[in-house]
Amino acid sequence: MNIKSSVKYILACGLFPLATAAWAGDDSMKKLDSNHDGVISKQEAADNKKLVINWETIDSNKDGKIDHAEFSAFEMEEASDSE
Ligand SMILES: [Ca+2]
Ligand SMILES: [Ca+2]
Repeated sequence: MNIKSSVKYILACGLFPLATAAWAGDDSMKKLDSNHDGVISKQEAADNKKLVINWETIDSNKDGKIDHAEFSAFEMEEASDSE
């Protein structure tokens, strides 16, 4: 089996979309975290209406920042709401 056909095999197995879905959460958090300190401040969230509206809910420990755990909890809730 050459490299090209292994790539085709991986794509055919559906591993590629799965991996992309797993990265999606991290990617959007990184985009929001413009100063790359690992948390989203209120200022960084200002452009994202969803975050502004739900800020009190998302920031569950009320430290004024959204960390990775809080962000993914919110994303998961979003995903289950849209069903
Ligand atoms: Ca930040
Ligand atoms: Ca927090």
